Amino acid sequence: MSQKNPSELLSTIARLAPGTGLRDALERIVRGRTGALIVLGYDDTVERLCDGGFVLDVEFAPTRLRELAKMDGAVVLSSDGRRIVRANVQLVPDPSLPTEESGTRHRTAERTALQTGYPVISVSQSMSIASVYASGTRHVLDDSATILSRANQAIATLQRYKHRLDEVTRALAVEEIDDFVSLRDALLVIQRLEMVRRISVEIDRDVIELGVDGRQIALQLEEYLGGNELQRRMVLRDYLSAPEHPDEPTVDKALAALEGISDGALLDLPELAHLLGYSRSVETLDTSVTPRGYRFLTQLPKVPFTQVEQLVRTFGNLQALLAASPEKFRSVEGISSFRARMLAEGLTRLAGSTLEE
Ligand code: 3AT
Ligand code: 3AT
Ligand code: MN
Repeated sequence: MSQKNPSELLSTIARLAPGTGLRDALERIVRGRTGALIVLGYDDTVERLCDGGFVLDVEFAPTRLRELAKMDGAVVLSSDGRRIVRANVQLVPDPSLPTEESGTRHRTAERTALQTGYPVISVSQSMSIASVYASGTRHVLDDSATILSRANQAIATLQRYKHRLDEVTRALAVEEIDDFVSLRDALLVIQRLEMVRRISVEIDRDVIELGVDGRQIALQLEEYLGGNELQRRMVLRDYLSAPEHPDEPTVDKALAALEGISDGALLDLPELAHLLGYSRSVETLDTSVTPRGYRFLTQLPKVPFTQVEQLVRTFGNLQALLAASPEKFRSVEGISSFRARMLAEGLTRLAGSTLEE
């Protein structure tokens, strides 16, 4: 039966992306203007819907599929997509299954997908459009130029968001060193990190759909997104109101809550304050807060996270870390004198370069 699972739809879209044999076949069929009906899987349920036609069981090849699609009826591929198992078959899906389509080909495609759980492709002869019915929805396979122009617009938005994120992040870092952080400024960083993540998810979908045509977009996405998840985790660790030392499950939960709120709520800072465990009133935004120091410490090269955690637990907050001498660091269990000097110098240097920028 059908599943409404977006990642499953995405994996189907990936199977049909430019660069794949299936996409090659579909492009040939669209150019040839013959239309097609293709079931992407074969089992007993599919077999029961097949009437007539002939049994093939030959290796899949784009040109073979294209030739077979010239005939009436449907082509059925094996579930792994490697073989063509049937051609010229009439599909007889349960007519009581709902369908929004009008033509017999598209009605059949939608119902067959619902009944078998396998994706079904229909290529409309009259409209030269290829669609896939999967996971309870219909997805039109756009050409790369269309998706690329959409993706490039999203990249431009991502660039703007990232620029703004860098601004608020730098401002927060300066306030953290000066020990002068308002909750508002911490929330702004969290908000901007999440906005960057959201637009990235959209672009990522386009990258999957673009297949080999999406490499350039993927590189740009990587460049702007790099480290976003780590940053979100660390800011949450720094500013979650309770417990005193948020553990991994606590951070996971806060992260999931952040990803789950609506776009509108994301713009509402009191709502974000509430999400971090503070009171929802506007006045809280101006209260001063102290970072624990996670975000700062993870910027130091080669400090394993277990040590970051130990340092925060020992010193309590960023100010104490910034003020600590090498001797103080050495008194922490497991910290060598070499590592202690590295930490003290690293923190001083990082604080200095942050204030200089
Ligand atoms: P031709 O000789 O090509 O006209 P055919 O038996 O090869 O007939 P097709 O599969 O090419 O038939 O279908 C042609 C059209 O007939 C497509 C569709 O509009 C209509 N059609 C076929 N089967 C049905 C059906 N069960 N209910 C309604 N319309 C149908
Ligand atoms: P187009 O947009 O015209 O391509 P349609 O939904 O209007 O699609 P038609 O009724 O014109 O569909 O039928 C076109 C062909 O689709 C005819 C036949 O080769 C195939 N087809 C339609 N229904 C079935 C079915 N139940 N099983 C196998 N093939 C089918
Ligand atoms: Mn038609």
